[in-house]
Order: sequence, then C-alpha cells, then structure tokens
Amino acid sequence: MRVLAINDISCVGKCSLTVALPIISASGVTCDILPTAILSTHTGGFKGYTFRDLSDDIPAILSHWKSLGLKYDIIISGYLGSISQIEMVKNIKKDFLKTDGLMIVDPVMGDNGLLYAHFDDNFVQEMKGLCRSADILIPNLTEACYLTGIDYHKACEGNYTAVLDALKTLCRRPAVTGCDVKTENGTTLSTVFYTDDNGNTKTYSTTKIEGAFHGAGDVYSSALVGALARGIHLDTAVQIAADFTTASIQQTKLDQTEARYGLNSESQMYSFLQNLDKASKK
Ligand code: PXL
Repeated sequence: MRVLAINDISCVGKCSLTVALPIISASGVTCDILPTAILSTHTGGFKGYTFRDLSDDIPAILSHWKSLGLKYDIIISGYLGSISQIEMVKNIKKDFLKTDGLMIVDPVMGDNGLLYAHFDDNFVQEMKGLCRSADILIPNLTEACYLTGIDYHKACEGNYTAVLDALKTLCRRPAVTGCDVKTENGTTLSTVFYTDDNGNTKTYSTTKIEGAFHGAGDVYSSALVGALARGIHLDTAVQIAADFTTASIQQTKLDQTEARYGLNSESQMYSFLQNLDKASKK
C-alpha cells in the first residue's frame, strides 16, 4: 500500500507534512511526500516566517517519478501554496493514482470562520475544481462554508446537514469536521458529519474541548488516511481518526503548551495504532 501526501513542510508548529508523514507511516504503509512549500513555521500565530514556494521544483520531481513508474493507492492533498499548484494536483491524480485508487482532498484554507493568510476568494473558487476531482473531501466547517457559500455563523447554529448536502454538488463523499453539537444536558460535542458509500448522512461525535488547537485538522486527516490505507471501512476510520485527534487535543490542553506549537499526538500514537490493529483484524 503506497500513499502520496502532498502538503507543505512547516518546519516548526507540527502540521502538514511533519504530522502526515509520521502518522501515515506509523499506520504501517509507505508514505511518499510531495512538499508544496517550505516555511520556517506555519502561518497561524507566528510572525516573520519564511515561505519558499516549491512550484518550480515539482515538474522535475514528477518527471523523475514517472521514469520510476510510481503509482499510488491513495493520494491526499493538503496545503497548497498557490493557485498553479491546484492545477498540478489535478494532473498528479491523472498521472499517479491507480485506476481503483482513492483521491482524498483536504481543502486547507482556513479555520474558525476565517481564511488563513495568503488565501482569498479566487483561491477558494479554484479549490472547488480540485474538490470535484476528490473521492473523499474532508474540509473543516470553515472550509466547507467557503466552498458552498453558506454563512459560517448561520452554519454554526446547527444545520450541518445542509452544509454536507451542498458539498455533495462538489464530491460524492464529503466529511465535515468541527461541527459543534449541543446536547440536552448542556454539553457540547465536536461532530464529524459525513456521507457513506451509499449516500447516507452519518455522524460521529467526540467531547468538545474548548480552545483553538493548531494542527488538529492535519492529525485528523492523516489518521483517516492511515486507517483507510490499512483497509479499514470509512465508518470505523472516521471514529479512529476522531478519537485520536480528540485524545491528542486533550493531552495538549493538559500539557498547557502554546496552541501554535501544535498537538501532542505523539503521546497518543500507541493507542491509535492499537485501534488500527483491532479494526483491521475484524
Ligand atoms: O494546519 C494547516 C496549515 C498547513 N500549512 C500551513 C499553515 C496551516 C495553517 O495555518 O499555515 C503553512
């Protein structure tokens, strides 16, 4: 099983490839990487970071890979440094994904109702094109709202099914993370709303931990890919990925580290791997 992770390298701040590579590899499959940019830190919460766009290097990397005959079972795309990279990813799917392979798109663009630095409406429009080529689309609620034109604050009132339905015009199997659901006893759950293979809407909830935690989306997407690459069914893969992310957030909160330095997912890796083993033996 061979996975390609397309994402940036944020050298500090535990997100994108520094999260994807260890989590997907630890899941027990080969994870090759295509870095889209190199930054000294990610762009959320740091000032003065460096940013080198690697678009110019990508064509030569790809032609070398073609000469090796590389093909992938799963391709996951994340943070893209420019609009031209969106087009590159579409072509990578055509050239490197096996016929029965899985294209997973995490349309990394924003969080908490806002776009990250460097992104604008033009980028959002172009990203819709990449989402159309995805087999599974995994935005957070903010990204889902930008992609569908639904007002974020309206969506937060709870009509997440409407957001999921609107995303289905882009991709057959969307899965939206970070949907807050209030329960009757006053607690809040963090819920994934997703569509299964048969088009049914399903949900999976974990305890909502208050606070903003950087890199949570990357931990989730990487764990999901790891589980799917192990042949685990989407329903169980969503559960395992959400549980791993929530446990990592919980530990990060206990550690009281600065949110911008990312999640302590390392401490939860062993139990994540045990869950993968249990599920893949079923
Ligand atoms: O975690 C998402 C992400 C990935 N890559 C870069 C980022 C961010 C979010 O801020 O800045 C470079």
